[in-house]
Amino acid sequence: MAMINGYGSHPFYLLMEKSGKSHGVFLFNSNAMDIILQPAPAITYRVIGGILDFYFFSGPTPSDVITQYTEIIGKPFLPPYWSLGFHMSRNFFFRYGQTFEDLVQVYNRTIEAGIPWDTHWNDIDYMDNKDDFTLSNNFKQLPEYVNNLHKNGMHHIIILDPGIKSRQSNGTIYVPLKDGLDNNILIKNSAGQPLEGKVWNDIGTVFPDFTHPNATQFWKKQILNFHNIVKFDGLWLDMNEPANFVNGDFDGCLSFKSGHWESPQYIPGIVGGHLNYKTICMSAIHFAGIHYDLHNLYGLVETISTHDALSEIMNTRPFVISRSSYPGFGHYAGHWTGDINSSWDDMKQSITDIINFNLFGIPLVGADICGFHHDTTVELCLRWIQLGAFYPFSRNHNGQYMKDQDPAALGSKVLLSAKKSLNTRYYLLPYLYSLFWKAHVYGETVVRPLFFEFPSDNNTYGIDTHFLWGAALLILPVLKEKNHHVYVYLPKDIWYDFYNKTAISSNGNYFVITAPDDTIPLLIRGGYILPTQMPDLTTKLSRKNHFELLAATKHNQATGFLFFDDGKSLDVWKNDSYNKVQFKLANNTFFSIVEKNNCIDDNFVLQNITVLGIKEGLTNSQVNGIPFKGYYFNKTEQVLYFKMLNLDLRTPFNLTW
Ligand code: MIG
Repeated sequence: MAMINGYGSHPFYLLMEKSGKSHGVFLFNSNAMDIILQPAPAITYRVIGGILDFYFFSGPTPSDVITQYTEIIGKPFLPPYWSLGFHMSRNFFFRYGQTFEDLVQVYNRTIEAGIPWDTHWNDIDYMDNKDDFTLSNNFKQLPEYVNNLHKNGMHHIIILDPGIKSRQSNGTIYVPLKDGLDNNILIKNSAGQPLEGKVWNDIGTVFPDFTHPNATQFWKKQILNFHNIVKFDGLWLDMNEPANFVNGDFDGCLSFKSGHWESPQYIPGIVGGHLNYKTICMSAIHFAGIHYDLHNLYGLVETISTHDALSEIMNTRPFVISRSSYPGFGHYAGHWTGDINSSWDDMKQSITDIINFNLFGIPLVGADICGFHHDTTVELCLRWIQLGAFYPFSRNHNGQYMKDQDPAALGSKVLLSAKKSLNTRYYLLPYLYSLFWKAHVYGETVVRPLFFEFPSDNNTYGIDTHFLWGAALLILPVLKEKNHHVYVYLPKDIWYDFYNKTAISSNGNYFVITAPDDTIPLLIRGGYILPTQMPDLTTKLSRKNHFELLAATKHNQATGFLFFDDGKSLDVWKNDSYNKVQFKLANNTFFSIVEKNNCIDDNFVLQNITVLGIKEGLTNSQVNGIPFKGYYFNKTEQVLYFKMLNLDLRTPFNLTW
């Protein structure tokens, strides 16, 4: 099989044995390598440098393997709450003389359509001449625009490339270059001069060496200078493989005489057939060594510097999304899967990518909703928004020259689909955020494949068309054109339809579930309680709404928990400044255990509880020992509703019937 390199390197695998047992192997090595799966149960590593530092994780469950792996590489960071809202990147990158007005137009039509939405992004066109830390004349109003986003409870992200302009142009001083030279923190060629390649700037590009001890200070200063102009809330790190439009550098890496780093005796499968293809020279010199050894770490070290710089500048939880990644990356940032096609195939493939990155300890991951290259279509985009509403990192982004694909741009069908699925996402955000907390503390996955929850069911091993949020929410996207149903295997369990609350009892069978244009099928697994909150137009607003609990029973029992904090402070876990509540339902009692109640947010009120799978009606109920009348039993649905409970979640409660 022909293999090529991707944006990042993760020499880690997880294996399922037929017995249901799982193990993992991590080769902690940053050099170029082939990893070949043999037909026999065997694997071959061909590594062209470094040491053979293998870690074995004995599981025995797949979740155990990931917990063990993240114990070594670092647990995922806890994202700011707003970053779990919906993101929109600009949809007119270089599109026929784009203007600032286009940005405002997207904003206006999205707001007018009432789409839940938290963050607006800017691609490289905000830059002057595509140089980092500069503002184009076309975007002079951006600072004011961003202030307005903030006033409306929204956030703003800008793209940032690692490469900076390599020459001062007539009379003006480009401070990032001057500082880079003065501080001696640029990557050098083997002759000891700053290595010059070419990325976006028309003249040339030099690259900060993020392995240098002074690089973070340098980077922080540039970020701070620009932050004084545009009050962005997070950074989007692109091109950090590092990508380069010339191979190696301007003189083809010739300054290095013997060239064996550029052309070693063995070259693993790689795009372009040589190691410096569309990147910098392998002989390039970093503080920490040569690029040959450090190439795969570049995105990681840039991300660490950016993460540290942002936390210092903003004194709040930093938000960074990067294209390149390496083991340990998830401790600092999230990832988007890069340039994909607007095609049904690539939409399906995104599920595998999202699952993989969860195994890599990078749960905050998403693909470009509606695709990047090529024009999307109404049908593809309406299905993709449904799927994308369940990417942990949910962002609509678009490629150069492509037609607009923000949810309000493609007509009423896409709009309805977007509103319904994004409202559902916002409704479920307390559950999603609680899963991120578990990832942060225990290294659990947020998105997981079915076999993580049903390791002894071999039928689940190959399933890459549906996936779970945590243990309890099964997401079944439509992945084929003109389909209005999904045909799915459900492991033995009780599953409840999220919309009509019907119970499906599976013995490990296949089911057909209908999926009208505006609906993504969702099932809740019996035995679990999901914390939810009424959706709103932003997370700033939805966070103020009351909470609800959705309990899906199995043999009259269910459990769940809620983690909640201010959504933005650093180190909430270390500082104990959060609320954590366990919920338990057993027979006719529903109660909470308050494990932490240190976050004093104005609203932490539970109003409604919905209990699925209840067979018998009730004649009375009590809340904390006091008779309570606000219940309703729907016999056909087999659902029990408690309304207007008005309970402070920071105090334990007890509900009986
Ligand atoms: O050479 O900044 O993957 O998301 O829109 C392309 C422009 C550079 C690649 C990123 C894509 C982004 C684009 N960038």
